[in-house]
Amino acid sequence: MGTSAASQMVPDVCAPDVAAQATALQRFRRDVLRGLSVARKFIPSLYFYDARGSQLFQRIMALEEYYPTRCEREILERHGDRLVASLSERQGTLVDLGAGDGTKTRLLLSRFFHRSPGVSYAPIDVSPTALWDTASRMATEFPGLHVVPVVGEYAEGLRWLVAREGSGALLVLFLGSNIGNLEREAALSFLRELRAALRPGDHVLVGFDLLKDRAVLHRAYDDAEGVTSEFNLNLLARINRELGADFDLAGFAHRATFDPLRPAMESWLESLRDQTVTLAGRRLSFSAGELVHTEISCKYREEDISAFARSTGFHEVGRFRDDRGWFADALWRVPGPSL
Ligand code: AVJ
Repeated sequence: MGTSAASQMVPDVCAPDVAAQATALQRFRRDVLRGLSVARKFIPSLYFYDARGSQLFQRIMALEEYYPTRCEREILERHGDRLVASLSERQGTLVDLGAGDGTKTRLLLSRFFHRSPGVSYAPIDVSPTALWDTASRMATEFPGLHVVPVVGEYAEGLRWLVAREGSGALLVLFLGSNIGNLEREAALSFLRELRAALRPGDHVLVGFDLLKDRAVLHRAYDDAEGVTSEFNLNLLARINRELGADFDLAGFAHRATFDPLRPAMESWLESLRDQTVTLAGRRLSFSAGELVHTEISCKYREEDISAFARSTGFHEVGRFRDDRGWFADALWRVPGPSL
């Protein structure tokens, strides 16, 4: 832990009140029970990111097979200057939805900060530990940067956007193809809500993982070292830790499949035998071969990206790709005269 700028953030980031924690735990229990009580069992993917899951995701991002992170880093390194130059001069705040460890954001923030040292940085993430690390690292690296961390889901992020004070346009980052965790309809309604929370002259930069060779996709979601498997199984470990369940992790295995219709990669936990698990006084049965859905990671065609912008009210001002054309960052503007 570091500078005085960073330690001022301790009350915000590290001491969420006890009531809020209890509510979060109740929501976790309710969501898990609900997802495991239906015919096609599922666990919402936002629960991947406890402290352990965030660490595992960092290891995934460093994997040879997990190309999206490297592709997007290449994009921001190569085209960052052009990207920042195409924004209006009054860009005041960089909002980072699902900031994670912020390594990609740094590439843009440094360019912003050097152009106008008065900028603010608002990382929003469900993982308090990842958020704290990111917020304090940025505050240390860019002295004088105004850092406003927000712990929460995207919905909290949107509420924060609506209630924001002060002038200066926003650049909202939604990187890493995080949007891919939402089914098409959910992604569209999220983008519409985001659009409604913004003002003319604000911009968003959305990362889209492009459709590509299946073998490449498979390797990215089922790596040789088994880190993705551990990441997926950590959901059950977290349920054991926080909700007192008795999942036997050896009784489940990570599966990654490709659905060409959506198109998307999907992650599942397969029950390796008939078994019963106790969770919050309830007995849950799993049959051998039964699949629990844990994640969807949509893959996009170039024309999907244009259609997304069009049908959510954004105007596309730029699209940046890596050399192989595996990933795209789309820069969209909220149309209308900025005040
Ligand atoms: C962080 C949601 C973009 O879907 O590619 C990585 C998460 N899951 N490996 C993705 C993830 C398995 C990742 N996102």
